[in-house]
Amino acid sequence: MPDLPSELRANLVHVKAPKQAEGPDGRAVEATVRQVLHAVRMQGDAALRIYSARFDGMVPERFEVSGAERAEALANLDPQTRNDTEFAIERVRAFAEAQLATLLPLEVEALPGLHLGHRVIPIRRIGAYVPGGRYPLLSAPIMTIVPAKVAGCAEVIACLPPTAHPAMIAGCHLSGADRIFRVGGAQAIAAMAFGTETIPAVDKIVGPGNAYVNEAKRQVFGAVGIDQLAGPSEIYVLADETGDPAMIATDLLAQAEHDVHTRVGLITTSRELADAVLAEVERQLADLPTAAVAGPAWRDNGEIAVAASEEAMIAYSDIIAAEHLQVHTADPHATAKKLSNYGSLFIGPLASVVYSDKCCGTNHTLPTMGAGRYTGGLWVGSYVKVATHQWLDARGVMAVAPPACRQSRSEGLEGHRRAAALRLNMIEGTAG
Ligand code: HSO
Ligand code: ZN
Repeated sequence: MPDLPSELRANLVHVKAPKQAEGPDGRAVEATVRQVLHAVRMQGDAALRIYSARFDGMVPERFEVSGAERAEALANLDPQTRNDTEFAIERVRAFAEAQLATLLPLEVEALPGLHLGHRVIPIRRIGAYVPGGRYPLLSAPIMTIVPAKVAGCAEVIACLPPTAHPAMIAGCHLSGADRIFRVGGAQAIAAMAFGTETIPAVDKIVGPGNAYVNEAKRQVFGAVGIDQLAGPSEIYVLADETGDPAMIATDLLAQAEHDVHTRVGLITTSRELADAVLAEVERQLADLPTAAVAGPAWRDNGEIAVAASEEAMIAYSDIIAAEHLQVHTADPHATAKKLSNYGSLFIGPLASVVYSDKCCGTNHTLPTMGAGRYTGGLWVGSYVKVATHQWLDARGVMAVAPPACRQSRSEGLEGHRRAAALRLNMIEGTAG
């Protein structure tokens, strides 16, 4: 739990506190990843084969998925799954298009003769990492590939572990991946960052993965762009006495089943609701087929806090900045307006996180581990650059050159001063 300001601490009571998690010792992961990155950078595909054998237990004959293999994966997708995948793709595409329409070019005359502007330019080549994971998440490739195509990126490549379910290949194909490669883990991130004989280097890598993938993204950042560092999934619910304990327990367990490290919690102004949710979670765990994961996640990381007021509930929620935040209060829209920190907000009891996880159209790749304090999730804007430009006529130069000269002089940058003065002298020469 984060350190809380004392006035907030006085207004919170924990009915269930998460265990104080010892942070994982990242040093072994960091060292392994450093080695993998170095080897792939120096030896290309040969290193990919070594690490695929070591970490995935198999080396595909060819890394790139062929057209025939795409067709086969598609043919093996049952028709209902294909329809549902296409529905999800359409929803994600439509929302990404609507969001792209808000990213407008700009031209302003900031002072007479001084023109400033920006253009929205698609990033040229994107690498989407599609995780294997505990479950084959069919929505995963949709969330990273479709918005890239909407943004107008010239090429989108996808990498997925050779052990991934074939339906994931179909998902990459239907989402519009230009090229698909069977490489996973840190070695895939290295390949996309530096390029190999078969895998082209990209400009930005997106998509979640395990601790090795995350660490690899952290280490290659700079050489390429990355979207974010994704931790285990999180869900928090904010509720008053109108909250439905059975529904809230169901929603908490829906994300708890992802991973034993998933963080789930309820912050409520109602002690009765807190007690009822505590009992409901235990009751529902009894017949949840994924209880072997959801149970430990709940026991270790589950949290129920009772807040003395709505203000305290909101203040605590803004400190946690949960990846998914559901609002179950009497006036959920009013509560929602007061919240600032979250990955995605689910307003009212009918808005389940699962709809966004799968198919309602918002992106499910969201900030975790408190990153919602400073960023939103993956969106079409993650695939473009907003790059500025300027142009001046004589009036613009006369306005900005004198202060630029003076600033350069006082900084001791004579080269800068000369460049600033050159235009002014030219103009004054012409005028005089
Ligand atoms: N909750 C996950 C996404 C997901 N869940 C997809 C199921 N399918 C991370 O936001
Ligand atoms: Zn989920």
